[in-house]
Amino acid sequence: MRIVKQIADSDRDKVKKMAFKKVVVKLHHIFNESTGDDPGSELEIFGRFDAARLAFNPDIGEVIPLVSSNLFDRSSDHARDIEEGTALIVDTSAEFDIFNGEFLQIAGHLSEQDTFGPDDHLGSVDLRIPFNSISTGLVDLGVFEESGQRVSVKLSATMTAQG
Ligand SMILES: [Ca+2]
Ligand SMILES: [Ca+2]
Repeated sequence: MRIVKQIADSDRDKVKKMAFKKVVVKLHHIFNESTGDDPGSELEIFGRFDAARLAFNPDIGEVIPLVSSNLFDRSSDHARDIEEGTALIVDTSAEFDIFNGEFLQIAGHLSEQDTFGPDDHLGSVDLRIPFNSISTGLVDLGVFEESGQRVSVKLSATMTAQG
């Protein structure tokens, strides 16, 4: 009995030493800053955003996603119209427990749908925030832009617990 208890205690110590942060990632909205040279006053926006917990896997020598959650996913056929100066409210979120040495990844891409020619790729992002840099605040994803068609994405991280 005593041996079993000692093992349990040492496991608990190990867990205690392994620092973690509980973080909620929220995609608030996609904002049309400028319709640019696109016909009409709206942009037809589609694309995808995902958040993930990444960890280094020594067996394959690469950083791989352990948990992934989709925040936005629209195909070209289901593009959303966003009037210039207004936002498409998304309000999706995902919660992760990230451990010391791991990364929080925000990855995605946005395009603008056209019927008169090929769609416009507005940009893509692959942000890997190291454990030590994870904090509460807005995550700057830059602007997504092509020939004056410009949208910004409001995305935040909120640390709800750490240990
Ligand atoms: Ca348009
Ligand atoms: Ca268009």
